[in-house]
Amino acid sequence: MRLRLLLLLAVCGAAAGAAVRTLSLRGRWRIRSGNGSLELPGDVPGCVHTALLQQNLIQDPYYRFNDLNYRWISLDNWTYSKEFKIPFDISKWQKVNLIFEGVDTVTKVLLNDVTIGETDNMFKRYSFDVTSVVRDVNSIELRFQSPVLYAAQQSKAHTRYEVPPDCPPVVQKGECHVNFIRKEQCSFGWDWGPSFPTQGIWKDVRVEAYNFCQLNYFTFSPIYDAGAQEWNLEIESSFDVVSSKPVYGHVMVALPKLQTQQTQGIELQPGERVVELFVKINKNISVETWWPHGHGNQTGYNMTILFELEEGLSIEKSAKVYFRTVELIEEPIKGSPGLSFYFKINGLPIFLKGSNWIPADSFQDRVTSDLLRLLLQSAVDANMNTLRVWGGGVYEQDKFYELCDELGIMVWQDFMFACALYPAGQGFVDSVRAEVAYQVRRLKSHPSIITWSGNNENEAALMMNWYGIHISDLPTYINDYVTLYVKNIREIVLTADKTRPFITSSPTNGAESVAEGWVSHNPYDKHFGDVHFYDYISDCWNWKIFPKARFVSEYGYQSWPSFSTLEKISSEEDWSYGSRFSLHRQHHADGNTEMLLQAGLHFKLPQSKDPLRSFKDTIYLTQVMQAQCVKTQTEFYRRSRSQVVQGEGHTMGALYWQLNDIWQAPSWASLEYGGKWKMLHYFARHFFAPLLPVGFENQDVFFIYGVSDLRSDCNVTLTVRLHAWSSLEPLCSRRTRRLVMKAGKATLLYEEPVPRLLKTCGKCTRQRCVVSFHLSAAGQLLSPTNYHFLSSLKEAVGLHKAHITFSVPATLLSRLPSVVGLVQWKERLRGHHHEGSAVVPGSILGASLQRSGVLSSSLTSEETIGRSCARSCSQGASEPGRPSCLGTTAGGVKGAAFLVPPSVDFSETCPS
Ligand code: BMA
Repeated sequence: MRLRLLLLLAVCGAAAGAAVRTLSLRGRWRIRSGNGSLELPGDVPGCVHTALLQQNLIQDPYYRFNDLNYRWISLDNWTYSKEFKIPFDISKWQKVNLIFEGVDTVTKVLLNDVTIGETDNMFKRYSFDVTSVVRDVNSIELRFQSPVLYAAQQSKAHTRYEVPPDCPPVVQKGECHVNFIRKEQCSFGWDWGPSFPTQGIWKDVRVEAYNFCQLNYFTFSPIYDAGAQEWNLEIESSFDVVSSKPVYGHVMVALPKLQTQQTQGIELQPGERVVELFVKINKNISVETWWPHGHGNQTGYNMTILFELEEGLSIEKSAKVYFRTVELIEEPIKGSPGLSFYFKINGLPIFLKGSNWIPADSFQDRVTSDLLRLLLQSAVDANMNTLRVWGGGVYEQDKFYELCDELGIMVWQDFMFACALYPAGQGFVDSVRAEVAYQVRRLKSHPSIITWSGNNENEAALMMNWYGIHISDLPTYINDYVTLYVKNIREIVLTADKTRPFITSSPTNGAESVAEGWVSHNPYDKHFGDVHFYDYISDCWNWKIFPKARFVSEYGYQSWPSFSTLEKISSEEDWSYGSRFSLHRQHHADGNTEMLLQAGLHFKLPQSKDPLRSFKDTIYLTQVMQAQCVKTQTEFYRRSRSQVVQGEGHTMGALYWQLNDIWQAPSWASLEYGGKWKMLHYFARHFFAPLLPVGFENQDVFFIYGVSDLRSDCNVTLTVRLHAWSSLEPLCSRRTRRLVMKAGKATLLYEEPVPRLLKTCGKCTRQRCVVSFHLSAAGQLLSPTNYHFLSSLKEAVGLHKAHITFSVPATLLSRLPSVVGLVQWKERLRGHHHEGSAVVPGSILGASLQRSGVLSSSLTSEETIGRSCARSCSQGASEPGRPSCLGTTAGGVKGAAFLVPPSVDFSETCPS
């Protein structure tokens, strides 16, 4: 045997010291429909839908009603096949595995006509031992079963009791029983997304041949020893030892920048072996910790790990190690019943501000690194520090978490269960166990992930009885719930990862839910854990409707994406708010009506007789409404961080629903499909600013709170101005004396009865005037200029239509429309000319404020800018270095006026 081994190693001399050969099976495969009527090439990673699209066998699946037209694709049973030759002598290798990093979803896998295994979980990694089946020339086949038919079958086989919901609401036009298949839950349809239950090999696939032994994976966790005040690194490596005798050697771990190096002997017995290493980081070197965006740097350290084993076998791996601690604090709060719910990073309490992440496309193979970077950078650009990876999508690809590490985005990671009850039979649970073990192992080394969370809204679904369960059946469902999320998922997570908290659901009452047997009678209790809050009917300008909760992990309002986004997937007959298309794309019952009702509370609704103008104005108005509603709500949560009023408050998180879109449709997102910023995202950049003055009224008294996310106190001056709607110059302006904004606190800065405020400023009335305010120090602007409306804009007196011309420098044109840049603009208002610069695509209005600090008039949508610029660019109209895109905006939605403060990069520290 030993001689054979030596010979084998000599054979693979080229890879001296390496005992593994791999062959990637990425690339072209053949795809066949169930009855063989369709045969086409398709890429792996990929799916049937994108393959059909690439071959022009279907139109863009997102076009108009194609989600319904193409239902047949997911109802068919497709087969993927490929012939491949092994480019090395396969007979000389002791063990050969076929590895799938992800199969979507239900398949039988055959190699050379021999069944080598089955798959039924999109979130698992599959490794099949094919040593006895593999040849020099091979044929591989994956016979898929329709996920829709499979889910129906599984549900039918669950005969003892129903596991609701059976089907999504009709308005979602989705498929049924998604809770019976371990697949992206929203792929069967959601209230913001289409039903495209894909089939395909969605991740890498390869053949791996090895002798002697092979490293399956390695993972690590930095752990802080508070007693000894030192960092340690727990490293876990898993080997498959195919040698019949133990393998000896040593492992060397090095983090050069931390002057840490450790060598240790190892002995690997035959079989699957896990080696655990414990590395002490050199105490004499100070370790720079990883911080969330806005709180410090994202320092990481290069680590190499080298295994040198017998027979000259060496395996080297490298990784970036980040050091940080995270704690979820649930403790009594003075003056309030219940418990706190907030996160400490490296010992510092941090207000989590951000949004919720959903899959960036129905077809995961279209989610490129560039797209992820664009979306995640947009989150950071909007001053967010957290994203919740929502449980109805997918565990994101490695690149997503690498970018979050790099950008300082904290990730609240759900397990992939959402808005449903789930079966808890042995087969299902076993599959989930393997999924969870794999995903935790894959993801746990990322500092960005700060908490695991068992599911989305399933505790609420159960305890608020969303599905009309008979009270006598409740114990059965609770039992299944506890079996799945507590006895299995939680147990696996806590064993595998001791470095971050686990909560069972979102929303949950945290420790209180645990005390009530893991399910609380009201998981929305404001005194515990997190809450989700939606109210589309009440007036969103009234902050009193919002819950003063500990942590708000979901809230939001819908809007329509811009016309330029919709135009690509619709035709002229669709371009009205009441069209069949507009109704079809809306997956939330009464959503379109709700948006208009909410907008109508404060804005004049579009009145244009021109149908297209009216459609565009309505789209625009929904975005203005959404932005203003989410702003009011978020500012309420941020100013509640240090307060307890009637036992409520101490709010330490605001994650609005939702960051991104899966397709072009009305939704709660602030980023459109493809990454374009909606109005809300521009607003978010300001309402999430590190230093923010927040204005609101209570019983005719106007208050301004100063919210600080900074780590040190800050001396500021507050400027409060009153402007008439009819003028660009403020009517009155006053500055406070120097005030102290406490680090990490919301402080009352200003208080004045509205009648007095108006009286001190000449001719102001609630309808004629608007208030703006900002923070500064030594002439330097420290915050966005915020504003407070004294009346509904539909009642505002003195507003004028805007007449704005603009030009965009040629250098920016190539980056349109997805990039924010500066444009020069000129505006004529009542015969006076004004000029300045503004962000594009975006709002020229921001520019008028940059100069004057106040809104001047109503404004048309940003469509005109983006589109006409893109057009002149594509026509090659630009000359380098010269303004090359000129356009004019017409007067827009009357009364749809609002303020966009200037774009300033606000500092993470207070200027000294
Ligand atoms: C929450 C989310 C999603 C949903 C959103 C808007 O409940 O968890 O399921 O899309 O509300 O309705």
